[in-house]
Amino acid sequence: MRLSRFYLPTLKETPGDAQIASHRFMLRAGMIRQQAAGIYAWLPLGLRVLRKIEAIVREEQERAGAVELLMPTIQPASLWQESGRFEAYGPEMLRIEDRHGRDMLYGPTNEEMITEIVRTAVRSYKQLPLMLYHIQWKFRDEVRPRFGVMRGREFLMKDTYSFDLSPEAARKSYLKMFVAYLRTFERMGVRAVPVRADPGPIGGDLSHEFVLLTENGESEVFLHEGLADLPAPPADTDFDSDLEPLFEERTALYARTDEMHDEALWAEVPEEARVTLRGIEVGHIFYFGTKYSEPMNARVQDADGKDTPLEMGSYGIGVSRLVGALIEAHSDEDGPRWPIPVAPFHCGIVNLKAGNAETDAACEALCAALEAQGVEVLYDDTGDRAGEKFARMDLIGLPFAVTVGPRGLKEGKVEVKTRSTGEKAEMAPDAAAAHIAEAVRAALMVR
Ligand code: P5A
Repeated sequence: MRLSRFYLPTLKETPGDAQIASHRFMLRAGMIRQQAAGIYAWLPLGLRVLRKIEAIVREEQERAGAVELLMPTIQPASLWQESGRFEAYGPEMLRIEDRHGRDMLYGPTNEEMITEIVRTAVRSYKQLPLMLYHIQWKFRDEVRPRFGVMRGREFLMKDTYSFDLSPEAARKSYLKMFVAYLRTFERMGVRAVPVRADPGPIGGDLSHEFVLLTENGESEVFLHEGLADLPAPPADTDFDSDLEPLFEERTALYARTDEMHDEALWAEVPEEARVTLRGIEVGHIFYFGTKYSEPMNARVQDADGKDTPLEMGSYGIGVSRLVGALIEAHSDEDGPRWPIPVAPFHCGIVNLKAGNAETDAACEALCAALEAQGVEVLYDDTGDRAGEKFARMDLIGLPFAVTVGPRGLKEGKVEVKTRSTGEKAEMAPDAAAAHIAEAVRAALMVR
């Protein structure tokens, strides 16, 4: 992609109301533009990151056995009257009336709607277990939308819903999502720690938040330090095998949000192992049994022909929040340092003398060589000053940037900068392409 044909409205000034790094960088790097409090337009650069996150989420959902569908953003109030949540949800729900005077709402979540979809078609235990998910915009009229996309009013969520015959089977579904989540975040280059959480308005008695540990996080968590560095389970994990040992390993040690904090249990954790940290909630999973299936009459026949309400759980990932959260986890004073799997492009090319036949030809050849090997390139072919081009590359945070200038070319060399380390190395254009392509290939390999 040539920068001259792309849409990258970067800002030199830091917008006044942006309090944290990710919000500032997203605005300055031309990733998002605010349209109203907590409501953002996704500009091309930001959208590319959002799509990468979605793709990883999707792959790991499918691996765990969940099936994708798409429910609408607007829902009839009648569904929520059936479950009893229409009144209970309060002012966070955006209520709308259509031209016929019917009560509608912009969905803050989809437990009711998925229950309605499943109840007519799923009548027998033979159709279970079932896990359905979608990636769709939600609206919550948050009192204090802030930190950009991290606490928006309109935000993109991946939400999965599980349906089972018994509490034991529902627990298996919960564990599948638990493992899928560990893998999902790890693939984005971060580690999110599962902590015991308060189910809040979703309900139920088993719930974990996945918290990305960062200084600016909104949530406070209390952890046994033994949990912070466990690697994610591998791609060949059999989701139909017994996942209890894996779950046990991740949940045996103390890990709780501030709402669930228990001073007595905390005192039992050896003092040197106690850590209190801040973090960003990037996922939240719930097991709530028959909370919706009972009032909404979603029932199946078991093997003995007995009618029983479906056992359900729901599992959310903050897809748009993750864009900000990943920047909080990976950035320096100049901008984000995107991990390769979620970077908007893998590599930038800076032409120091755009319009010069030699540098133009070298840049174009380099682009072609990289793209032929699956590397996504943003080629800065503009006539802007070199200093401006370098600052812009740092601000958008691509993992690699190759600088091509007449002086280097005379010696047959270009300069490769690795954003994550700041390291710079001179090499022949062919070697640069091979080096970058190899790094990208390795980073995209699913382990
Ligand atoms: C689980 C899926 C639910 O809504 N119902 C369907 C359950 N859970 S949740 O914890 O309330 O939300 C899931 C994730 O969505 C993100 N999130 C937000 N992101 C940006 N702005 C917001 N205002 C916002 N609210 C929730 C979080 O990552 C949360 O874990």
